Amino acid sequence: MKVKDYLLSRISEVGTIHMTLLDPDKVSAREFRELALMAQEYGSDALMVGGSLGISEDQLDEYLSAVKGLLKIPIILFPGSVANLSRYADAVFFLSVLNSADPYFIVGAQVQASVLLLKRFRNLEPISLAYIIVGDGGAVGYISHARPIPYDRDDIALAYAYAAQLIGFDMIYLEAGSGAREPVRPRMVSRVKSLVNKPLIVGGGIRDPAKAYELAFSGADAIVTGTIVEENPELLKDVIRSTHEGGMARKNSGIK
Ligand code: 1GP
Repeated sequence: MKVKDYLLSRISEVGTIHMTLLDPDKVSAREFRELALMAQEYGSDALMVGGSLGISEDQLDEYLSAVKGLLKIPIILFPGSVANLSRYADAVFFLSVLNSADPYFIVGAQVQASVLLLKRFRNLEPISLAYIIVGDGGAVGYISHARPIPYDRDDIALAYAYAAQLIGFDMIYLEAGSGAREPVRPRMVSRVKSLVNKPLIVGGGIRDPAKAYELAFSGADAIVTGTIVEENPELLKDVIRSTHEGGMARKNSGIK
């Protein structure tokens, strides 16, 4: 089954899926392996791998080849640059930072990467992703010259998300930035969800199970957590459970 189809079928099963983000720049190869296996054991639905700085193709190959045969959940690359591709992953979020002020991050890096995907990484399934930076924005907001959408401007987020749907992206990601002081607000998520028909991923600054539940219940199709996995792995189990519970509660309530 293709990775995109797997994600869609899990979303229709549990309402909201959980994806664990690991940044190879922040952990050793051994920690990476342990955390990836732990995330799978705790019920995370996919492993995302990437970061804004300091990741080379060699390092990715080393880290991913060590877990490839051990994981049943898919490995999806979440690249911070064209150097973040590896044949040991299953798919790649082919992402465009829609609210960057620099065309390189909207389409330039993608043009460079597309040639690599054709010539060297034919096994990677590309999943196109409209990446929309909100609020704090974190390192990715800074590096990609984003103009982050203020936390309370649901109207601007909706405009970007609907534009992304019309352009034809597979999925939409509302990103507050890794380690953000405040995650994307539930009101923004529910507003976008009510008017846009694309899987909606939400991440950045989600540190507790209650927030994961609230965002899932508000309409996130996927919740991404990275920092807590590295800093407080035990919390991950509860965040994953709350994500699924929030998604199921929304599904059972009959709200879109
Ligand atoms: C960053 O949204 C992800 O791309 C995860 O953010 O590290 O804050 O969980 P955190």
